[in-house]
Amino acid sequence: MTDGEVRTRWDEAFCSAVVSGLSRPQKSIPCCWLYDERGSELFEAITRLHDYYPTRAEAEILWRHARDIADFCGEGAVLLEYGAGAGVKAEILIEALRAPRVYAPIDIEAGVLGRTARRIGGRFPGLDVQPILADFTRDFDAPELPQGPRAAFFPGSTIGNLNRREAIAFLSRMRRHVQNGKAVIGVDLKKDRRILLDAYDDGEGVTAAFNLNLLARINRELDGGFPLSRFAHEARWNEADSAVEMHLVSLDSREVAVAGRLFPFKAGDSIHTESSRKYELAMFEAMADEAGWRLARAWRDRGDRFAVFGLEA
Ligand code: AVJ
Repeated sequence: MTDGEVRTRWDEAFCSAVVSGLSRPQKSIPCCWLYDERGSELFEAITRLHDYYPTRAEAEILWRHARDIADFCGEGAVLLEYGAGAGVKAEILIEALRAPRVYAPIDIEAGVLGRTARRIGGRFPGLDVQPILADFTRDFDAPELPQGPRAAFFPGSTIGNLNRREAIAFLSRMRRHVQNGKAVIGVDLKKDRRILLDAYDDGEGVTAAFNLNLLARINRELDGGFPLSRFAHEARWNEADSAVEMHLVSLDSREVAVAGRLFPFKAGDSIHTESSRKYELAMFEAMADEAGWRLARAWRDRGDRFAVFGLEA
């Protein structure tokens, strides 16, 4: 496939995700579409916000327990990172792994993946970097990798974006990829609702801009007619799913054109754009168990807000 053909397919996938999502009784668009170039920039800004604690809490755990986590992964481990992005968190672990052998970042963005592979490879000269271009939300086979005990790394509480069924499928696939090795997974914990909602509706309005950027993207790429000032960002707690949800709420009753079709909104109707599940240890353990893992370790930050779980087959 040429770059042009890849682009077209991607645009078509965006279009059909939006059109089918807006056709449902509870309108909903998968959260992966929040991350265009602007969306990724805004998410980076979110990770530096006072109200958004998960990134800092997880970094604290990785720094404080790096040696212990590295020991858990095993000496000379082959580290696979799912959705590596810039690979900033893996760097902490690689530094702590005594005999780093192989780092296999997995990402869907070829440009990002190449830059990360080059940067990490340059920083750790003895390390064998084996980038894997794949969409980790779908089933894929791990390519041939050098021998050694394998460990999967999935930080950032990204697992929170998956529902229970998807998370179990993901964890099972991960177990297959590491050939019954280890997994290290960052998970945001269930806590006071006010703290959770503030993290997804920050005082500076960056999360609101991040969410509303999806409508700007639809307007630009799918010839949409969303009036951005007439939709409001909202963070909601869903107790049944134990999740913070992001919504875009229509302030008026109106019809919005997208890709040549009309979608009706009543005032107060929303588009659900993301769920971030928040776990208790027992909830996560039961889920990991169903996927064939045993919860072996739990590292937490001093504020008890976030956990990094160590799983073994
Ligand atoms: C990167 C998907 C884990 O759900 O906390 C941050 C994304 N959304 N603020 C999360 C996000 C709104 C983030 N994840």
